[in-house]
Amino acid sequence: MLLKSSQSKVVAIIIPFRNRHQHLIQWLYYLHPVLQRQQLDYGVYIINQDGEGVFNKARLMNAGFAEALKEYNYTCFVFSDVDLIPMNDRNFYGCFSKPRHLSVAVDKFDFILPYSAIFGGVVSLSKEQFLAINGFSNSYWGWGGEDDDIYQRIAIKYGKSSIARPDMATGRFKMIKHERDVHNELNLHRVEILERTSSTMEEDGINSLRYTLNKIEKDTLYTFITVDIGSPK
Ligand code: UDH
Ligand code: MN
Repeated sequence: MLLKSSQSKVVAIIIPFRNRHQHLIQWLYYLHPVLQRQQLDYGVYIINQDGEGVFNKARLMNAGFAEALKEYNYTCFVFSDVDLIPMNDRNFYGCFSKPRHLSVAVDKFDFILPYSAIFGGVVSLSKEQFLAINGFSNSYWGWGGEDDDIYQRIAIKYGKSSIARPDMATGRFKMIKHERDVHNELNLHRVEILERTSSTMEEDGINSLRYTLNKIEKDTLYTFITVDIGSPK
């Protein structure tokens, strides 16, 4: 693997989380050996949403970006669902010249890309790329939309075809089987919020993120950060 600089291997892995402890145990078990074989300099951050309010995955990922940077000068960020396990070591958990979608062939979707603009599951962005698009939107409460939103942000900022992907053999994943969580129902407003992305992205993102840091627990294998991200207005 040729890298432009060793900097792109200084990676914070950010996992949005609530009440998925069994998945986390499996994720840690499978991923640490892969990340070590890839010779990354990495830290794992589990961003746990406090309370029983509506889940907001994108807000948690923004909070993870901010908290990781308080600890170390990370130059690359991998955002991953807690239930996605790569099947191929060659799927590099680092950053590239373009924002990258890593989970292209998930068993749950019969190992095909569900649609060409998909940018969810496991993605990587350099610190620079993330800041250039103002991170994720904070406005998506419940399931869906935040991944299409960040795709839009990238397309608006960098133009079409500005994301990269591994090939379908390299990008195979297993998703640990699960049902829909409580308090993460389908977000029925996701399409209308997405329609406004181009006009809202400058003020809705990492620059407008608000949350309360409640607890930081350091484990040898990960940092577990509990945050109160509020509730929909
Ligand atoms: N997540 C949590 N806790 C929650 C909700 C979400 O930790 O309560 C995180 C976790 O990292 C998860 C990610 O957010 O991997 C994405 O949520 P998801 O796994 O629920 O999304 P996915 O698209 O599933 O996989 C949607 C519901 C599928 C129901 C299938 C019923 N057979
Ligand atoms: Mn899932």
